[in-house]
Amino acid sequence: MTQPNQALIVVDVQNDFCSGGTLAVPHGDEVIEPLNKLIDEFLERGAPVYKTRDWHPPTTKHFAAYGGTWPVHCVQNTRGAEFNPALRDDPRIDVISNGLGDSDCYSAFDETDLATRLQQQNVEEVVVGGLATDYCVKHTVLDALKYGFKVKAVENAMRAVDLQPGDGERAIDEMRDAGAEIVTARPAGDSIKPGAQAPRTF
Ligand code: VGL
Ligand code: ZN
Repeated sequence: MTQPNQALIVVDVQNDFCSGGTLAVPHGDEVIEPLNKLIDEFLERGAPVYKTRDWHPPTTKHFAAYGGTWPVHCVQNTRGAEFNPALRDDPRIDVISNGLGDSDCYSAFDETDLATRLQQQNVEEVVVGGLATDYCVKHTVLDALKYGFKVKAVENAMRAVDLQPGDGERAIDEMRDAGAEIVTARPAGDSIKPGAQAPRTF
């Protein structure tokens, strides 16, 4: 059986969405361990890895102070907008910046060239995790499906803002209903024999 060409999309694992950040997602830091494992695995087999980042100007209608929803977060070139330092870094990882203007742009496909780049790499399926389940992860997953990619959404590698209780679970249901496969990455301790070729998680 041939397996589809995959890319990994790691959504917005930035300081402001993690503990101590201005828009800290509850338990947000917990996505780092499973995502690091996936990043290592994808890089190891030469598969594309994308990190997205929320990359806002200091003044935007996305922020409550200017008519939007959110406290100031992920302002370009600030510490809060940097990737969490515990998240794996590697020169082979491509960075996609979004939310550069006044519209919310929750999806990593909104006003970016992500779809084109994935198509050029012959990607058929995207594996998605990160922050936050009920905003950028959800919208990225739904857009990926609209573009015709298969999607595996990694439930244990995402956390929700939950402005309303249950938003995260509803987001998972929406992603599943739209055609995403909801999957669980295996735990970090689950290692393979030394020297063996790492098997694909999904
Ligand atoms: C996000 C709220 C505001 C996200 C971004 O990355 O999910 N959420 N901006
Ligand atoms: Zn934002």
